[in-house]
Parts: sequence; C-alpha cells; structure tokens
Amino acid sequence: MKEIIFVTQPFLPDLDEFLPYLRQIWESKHLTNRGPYHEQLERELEKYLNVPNISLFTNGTLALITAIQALDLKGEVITTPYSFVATSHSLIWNSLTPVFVDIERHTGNMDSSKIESAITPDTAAILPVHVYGHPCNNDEIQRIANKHNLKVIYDAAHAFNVKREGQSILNWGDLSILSFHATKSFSTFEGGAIISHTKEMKNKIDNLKNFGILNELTIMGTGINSKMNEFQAALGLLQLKHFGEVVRKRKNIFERYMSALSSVQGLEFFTLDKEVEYNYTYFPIMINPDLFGKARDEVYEYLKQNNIFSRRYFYPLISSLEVYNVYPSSHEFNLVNANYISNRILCLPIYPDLTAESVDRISDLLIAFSK
Ligand code: T4K
Repeated sequence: MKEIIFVTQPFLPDLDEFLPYLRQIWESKHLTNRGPYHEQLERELEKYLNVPNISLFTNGTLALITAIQALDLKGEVITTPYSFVATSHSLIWNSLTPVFVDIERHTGNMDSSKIESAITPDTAAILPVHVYGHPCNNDEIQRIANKHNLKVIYDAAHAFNVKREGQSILNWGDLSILSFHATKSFSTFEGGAIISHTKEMKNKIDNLKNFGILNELTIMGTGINSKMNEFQAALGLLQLKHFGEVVRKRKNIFERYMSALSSVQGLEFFTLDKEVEYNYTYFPIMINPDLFGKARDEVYEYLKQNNIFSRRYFYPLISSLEVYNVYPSSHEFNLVNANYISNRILCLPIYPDLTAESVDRISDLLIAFSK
C-alpha cells in the first residue's frame, strides 16, 4: 500500500523550538487579550511583510467580516465566484449583496474589464481575491474604484508575503486580509490578519475585534470577539523564523512538478509573472478533457485510488451554490472563464515536507493516466 498524501500538510518546526514559548505562556498566565506574543507578532509581521499596520485575528474569515464592518459598507459588493466560500459568506454576514463577475483565464482572478458594467448606484465596494497568490490587476481595479468612489478590500488569504516588483501586494486597496490557517504557507494553527493604512483604521479594527470595548466603562460599538490568542501568536513568531526555508522548499516542489508536467498534452497552467515573488502555497493544474483524454473528476478519483488526495479548489463555483442562487448576478453575468476553470481545476499536493519521490510518483501517475 502506497503512502497516503494529502493536498497539504502544515509545516511544524521541531517541538523543542516551541516549548520555551509554551513555558513562557504558562508562567505569565497571559493567554489572550493582546498578550506579549500577540503584540510582538504584530510588530514582527509589519516589519517582515513591509506593511504599515497589521491587526491579528483568530482566523481569516473573521478578519474578512471585520474588515467589511470597519468600512461601514451598505448595498452591493462586486466580487468573484471563484474563491473559497468564506469570501462571499463574509458579505452575507454583513447583510451585503454579492455581485459576481467573471475571472481571467490566465490567473483565475477577477477580470477587471468586467467590473464597470456590474456597477450600480448601490455598489459600495470591490472584493477581489489573489487566487493561489496570483496578484490581481490592482492598477485597473484601483482606477475603477477611484472613478466610482468605491472601497477595495483584497482577500489576500493566499498571498502571505507575495511581492510584485519588490513591493508587497498586501498594501493594495483600502484593506487586505490574510489567513494563517493550518493549510496555508504561514500558519498559526488557525489565524488571520487585516492590513490597514492608518493608525486610526487599525484602532477601529482592533476595537471591533474586541467587542467594541474602549475601556472598562465604555463600549464604542457592537464589536465581535475575534482576537488571536497567545498560543497562535507564539506559533506565528516561530513560523516567521522558518518562512524563508518553507517557501524555498515549496518553490522546488513547484518547479519539479512543472518540469515533469508542463509539456503533457491536455494539462493547462496559470501564467506566472516574472515580476512576482510567489509563496507557492498551491500547485493548480487545469485538465482539458478533450486533450488529456480524461475529465478532471476522473483524474481526481484515479489519484484518490492511488492514495493521493488532491483538491478541487475551487469547485463548485460560489455562484452556483444553492444559497447564492437568489442573487441575480449568479445568473445574469456570463461567468464563462469561471466555469471553464472550475470544471477543470485540480490542486496537487504541495507542502515543504513532500519528498521529490512523492512529486515524481504523482507526476508519473498523471502522465500514465493521460491518453
Ligand atoms: N479566503 C480565501 C480565499 C480562502 O481560501 C480562505 C480559506 C479564507 C478566505 C478563510 O480563511 P480561514 O477562515 O480559513 O482562515 C481549507 C481551509 O480550511 C481554508 O482555510 C482554506 N481557505 C480553504 C481553501 O481550504 P478544506 O476544507 O479543504 O480543509 P481540510 O481540513 O480538508 O484540509 C485539507 C488537507 O490538509 C487535509 O486533507 C489534510 C491537511 N491538513 C488539514 C488540516 C486542517 C492537515 O494536515 N492538518 C490540518 O490541521 O479547507
């Protein structure tokens, strides 16, 4: 029986490296509510990511929900149907209406040329996603937002430390959110963050994530509890020390897959931009059934029979889910590329401890299964 390989596996440093942090938490008994590790991780991440302000969260979804709250949005928000459900769910949790537009074939990101025709007098914001860490077309998205006086929130859940022309893409838009989930390249078990441009906005976000409490006697608004605890923050501090090595290993795996698979007939790939420093969190391929000879779901099942658990991130499209059927844009707009990609996508296993032998085993299985 061949070894089971999942789509991902969190990178965890040696337990001995984590124990001193745990001991410190035990001794101080400061478990949460802006403890010393929380404060240290905010400072270290601001420096590492080169962003002005960061607010840590218990997970990426609550960061997204809180980011939307912080901008006091009402009405409609233009977003992408090609994402994890948390992107659109966060709009619903804020009583906003998602308006889905199509995506680009070469990146999987929101197609900026489709935004203007979706704008109505009720449009309040644009919520694009840097899918797989591919940077969105920010110049165009921001130009449209400025012209129509719209806010931009980037769901950068996949884009930890991604840079374009040497600059962090996390500074784009009004706010960006990150996820530090166990399946991400930088993980704090669960976790997330909001990146903001001003101290005023950071204070507002920090207040919202702590029930709206200003001091013992003053509650400023109806905030929520979405604070990151000390255990999460401690793991984040440790992960940061290893992040460079984690990305190097991921890049090697990515390149090994590419050299084995890039010329296989019927496999399609997203375009990589030479100006971008990626984090290689995902290895997505698209299977063209006419050329490959098998449909994506057949490949998925075949790999599964061979103990390889790939994932169809992102299928089905959010707009095709029953809960989103009530929104007109799920039907009105022509989501041609979103459907094309969603029906062909397969994310292959990629994580730092995945061996070269395993990458070769997966590549060989794919090649053998093609016609
Ligand atoms: N926006 C976007 C664009 C996102 O992709 C996400 C999350 C969010 C927002 C929201 O951020 P968070 O609130 O999650 O911070 C996963 C993740 O749960 C989710 O974080 C992620 N995106 C989404 C794309 O994928 P599943 O349901 O595929 O995870 P699961 O549990 O099936 O894990 C996949 C594989 O990973 C497992 O087969 C084994 C391995 N694994 C997983 C976990 C949780 C481990 O080895 N250890 C673990 O602890 O959703």
